[in-house]
Amino acid sequence: MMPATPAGAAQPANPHAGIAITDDDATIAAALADVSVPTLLLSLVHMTGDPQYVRGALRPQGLFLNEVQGFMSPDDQAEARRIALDVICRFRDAGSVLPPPPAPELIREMISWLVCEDVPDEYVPMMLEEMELDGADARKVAFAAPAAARDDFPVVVIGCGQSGLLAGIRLREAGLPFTIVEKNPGVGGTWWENSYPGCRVDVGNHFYCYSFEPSDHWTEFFAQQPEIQAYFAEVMRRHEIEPHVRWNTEVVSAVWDDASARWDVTVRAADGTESVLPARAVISAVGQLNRPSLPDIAGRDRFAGPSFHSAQWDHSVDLHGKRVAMIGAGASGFQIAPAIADEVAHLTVFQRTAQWMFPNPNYHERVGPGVQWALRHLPFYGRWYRFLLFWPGCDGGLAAARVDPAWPHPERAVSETNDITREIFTAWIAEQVGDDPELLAKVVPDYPATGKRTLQDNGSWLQTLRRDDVDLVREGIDHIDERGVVTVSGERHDADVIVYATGFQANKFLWPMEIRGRGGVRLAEQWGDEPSAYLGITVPNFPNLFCMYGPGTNLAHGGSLIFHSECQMRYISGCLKLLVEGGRRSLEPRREVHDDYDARTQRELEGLVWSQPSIRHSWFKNAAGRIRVLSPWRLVDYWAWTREPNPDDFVVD
Ligand code: N01
Repeated sequence: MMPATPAGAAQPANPHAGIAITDDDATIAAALADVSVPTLLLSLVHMTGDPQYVRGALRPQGLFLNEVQGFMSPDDQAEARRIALDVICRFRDAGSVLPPPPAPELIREMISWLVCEDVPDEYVPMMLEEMELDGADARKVAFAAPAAARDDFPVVVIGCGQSGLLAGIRLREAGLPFTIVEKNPGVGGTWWENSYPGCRVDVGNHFYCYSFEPSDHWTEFFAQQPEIQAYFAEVMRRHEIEPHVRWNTEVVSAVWDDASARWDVTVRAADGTESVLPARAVISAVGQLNRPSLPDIAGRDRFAGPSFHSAQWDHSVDLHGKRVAMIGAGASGFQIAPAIADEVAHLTVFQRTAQWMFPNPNYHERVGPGVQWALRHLPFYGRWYRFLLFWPGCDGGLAAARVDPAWPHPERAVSETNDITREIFTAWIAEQVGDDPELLAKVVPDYPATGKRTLQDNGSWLQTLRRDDVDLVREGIDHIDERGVVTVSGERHDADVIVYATGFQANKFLWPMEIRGRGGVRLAEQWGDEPSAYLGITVPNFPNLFCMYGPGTNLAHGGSLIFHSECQMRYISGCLKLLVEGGRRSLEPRREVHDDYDARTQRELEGLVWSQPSIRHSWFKNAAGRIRVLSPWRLVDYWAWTREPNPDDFVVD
């Protein structure tokens, strides 16, 4: 849970300036043993106003995602900690009073220093906003409209996962009346539903959290589902959002009425009763990955034992001593297998396609008490730490994903960079597999690296597959019967329980809701198998409908979906501001603006690895092999495009 500021501690004006330090020298020295040394050195600059800490010989030597010591030698780290202890104790003794903030040029220097490369100018404003060194939440949109105008603008938000909760926070700040409709009994969306064993995030949590909420509480660097769900519950409490939420309630339909410029949103409560919520705007925050996909395998219903989908884990089933068949091994299966292998009598994993894995030895590591101490006490430590996690996953991944048409081995890689990535990933797999060519052949993917969702790996997956009581089956499944799974060669795999880790119906946005826009046009019909939205947010014919995590916004190359949601919600807030402050009725994207964006998005996607025909199965692709779920755009571009809406992009009534 998120800790409050300790009782009696003075709350600094800038929430990131740190709580006054009162600990003794030994406590501080112990805390420093855990921390990221490059980040620590930056905090010293804030504490002293002295740039010497980024201009001396002690400096990070390189950058790799989630490697937070910057490859500094143990001796250099020890020396930096010794210097830091002295500076921090003097800072404490002087009352933890900060000098004036570093000048912009020095901040600029610190940015590039931390990540060992010259961060281009265009990224600096985005990163400064993300870090909030000035303590200001720049993504909050202030509304100047009088209360009566705001009161007349009720908004319905569909879903209370990370994006719906964010929408609620921003709507409350804007003073607009709103209702969040959530089909589950609690907050979190995907982090509510996915309670399968081993479920954890794969973006570092000190970045995978709202930019405006503290991050000093995480107990693991990549927290498990209960902790993440608890985080959203706590954020909901802090922002007083719960009174606005209708739990256990599903949106059945939303119908636009042109005459009144309102949506009628029909909702169904848990007891089956339906009611209508009138809304001037609807924000869909339903996510992309919440409608389980069960495979179309003959005989699936004949299985005699319990069976369930990974996102609908049946916790009443005791797996202890059971033979478990797990069908599907993408991101979910990859986490489930290591988590249940000790408990079950035997595990058979049916994997149709091998997955690429990214080496991350710290994936299951706990956050030491020193890190939490630093996050709470050291000025701006947490903000620089956030940047340190963000930067290596920011846009650089697109380079490895871009197709070089001149590259001569398209089955193996899409470019030289992509081929190097393949070699690094393959070496990581081979090192773990050891002398087992049969297993190696099964687990090295046969498509270009990063072509599907790349998984974070600390070795637990392959350790699990190497166990005597675990089998990896790569042969296709012919059918399922009462006793278990039978593959195409006729081999039987008897099981007591079947787990379907077979993913989601990602391409069916807003399904199964009935959304009718202008003139009664059905969204499901307009979209068919090719959903699209301008910036992934607004849709022609559907006035005042805004999507969060809509078509074309999933991130396969980096960033975090929370970052994307913050971009989207700022843009949506800007649209609502245009409507409310301008006294306007409705807004929808101009058809040509939408179509041009869509065409550019599709063109861009075609030049990226995820579209490659050698990738036969991927939830990124629709039935025709086209990609509608992913963003091909640099984060810095998407951030710039969504800072505020351009009124010329819309038909505004
Ligand atoms: O689903 P998936 P997921 N017969 O679609 C197989 C996020 N996520 O739930 O690869 C046999 O990736 C399918 O085979 P193939 C993340 O964005 C994040 O695992 O298509 N097999 C695959 O093995 C992720 O990408 C986290 O050949 C069938 C598996 O089922 C997304 O959710 C954790 C089949 C489905 O894999 C979805 O991940 C979990 C069939 N008919 C999820 N149909 C983290 O943050 C499907 N499969 C760590």
